[in-house]
Amino acid sequence: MAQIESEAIKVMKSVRVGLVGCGFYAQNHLNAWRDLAADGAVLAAVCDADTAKAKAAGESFGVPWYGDMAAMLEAERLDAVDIVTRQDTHRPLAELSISRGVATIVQKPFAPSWEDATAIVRTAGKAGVWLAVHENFRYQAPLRAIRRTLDGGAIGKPNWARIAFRTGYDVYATQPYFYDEERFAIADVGVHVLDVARFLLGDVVRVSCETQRRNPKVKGEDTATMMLRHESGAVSIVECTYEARRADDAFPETLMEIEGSRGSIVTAAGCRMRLTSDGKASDVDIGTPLLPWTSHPWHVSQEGALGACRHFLDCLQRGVPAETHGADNLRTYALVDAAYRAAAEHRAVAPVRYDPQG
Ligand code: 89Y
Repeated sequence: MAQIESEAIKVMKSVRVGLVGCGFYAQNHLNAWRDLAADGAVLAAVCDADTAKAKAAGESFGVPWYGDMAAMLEAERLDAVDIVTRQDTHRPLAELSISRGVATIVQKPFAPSWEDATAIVRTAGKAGVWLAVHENFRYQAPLRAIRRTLDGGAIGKPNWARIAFRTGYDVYATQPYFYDEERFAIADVGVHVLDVARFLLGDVVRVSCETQRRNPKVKGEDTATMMLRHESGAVSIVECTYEARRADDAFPETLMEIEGSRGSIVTAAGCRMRLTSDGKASDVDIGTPLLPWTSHPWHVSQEGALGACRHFLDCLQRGVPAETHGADNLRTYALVDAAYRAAAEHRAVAPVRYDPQG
């Protein structure tokens, strides 16, 4: 009975969300919040410093729009803000919403530097404000299916993995700022793959890394090959590149091979998983059907954004931290920094640990 009552309360509890930054990827967040209306999400307002973008989003989603976040916070009663701007704006925007006591979701990458990312976490901690990072790969349906397979014990204890995001898809068409990023592939997409490695194999004690700039038009690295030793003893190779020229381009899927004491998981483009357990192999479809607002090839990523928003809504309604809460995401962020240092210094590097008192 108690369970039924708390479920009923959960369904009733609405969460009013203001979205900040109405650019390319924010369209997925907007659609996700709209899809979650039946679960209690209320997309209450949007804002963007580019008022044409704010107006377009406000009109297409039928909500008030603003040219800056302070004005939106002043005029609207919000339970949460979803910050989907470029990373250089995250710290001031997050500090503003936290200062108003509003739950804050920050798009990945969390911030341009460790100092900024830890400052946001510390400010939220001191103010007692709920904070999450929209680190969405781990919320993608195929990755949840792999996690469930590991939890079910079918491959035993995982002890080796290769986790790879390899594509030649023209990401520059929709994200032209990639050309100018000093820290590019690891900071942009490697961060997701490193988070997936943590999600599937646990925390990491050291990182080795080689970077390459294979496309002469970009400033930063477009390829990274990393090796992680996990606390569990498992070893993983974590790869990301925007320069893979392959007929079967899997964009934006993360493909992997995980070996364990009883079997293995090997995935292939098209959300296919080949599971071997105690010598018996089976093929499993770990994908999901298109949503009215998703399309190939982006579907897997779009559906992951919906999965992340659904999880945040549920946690806000239950008053519990998100899986990718601020301090958790610092553990992923520390892997990004460790990878860059490892590449620059040609040695394995232990990730820095966040000290809440520091
Ligand atoms: O920016 C990247 C991300 O976060 O996921 C996919 C992407 O948009 C391009 O690789």
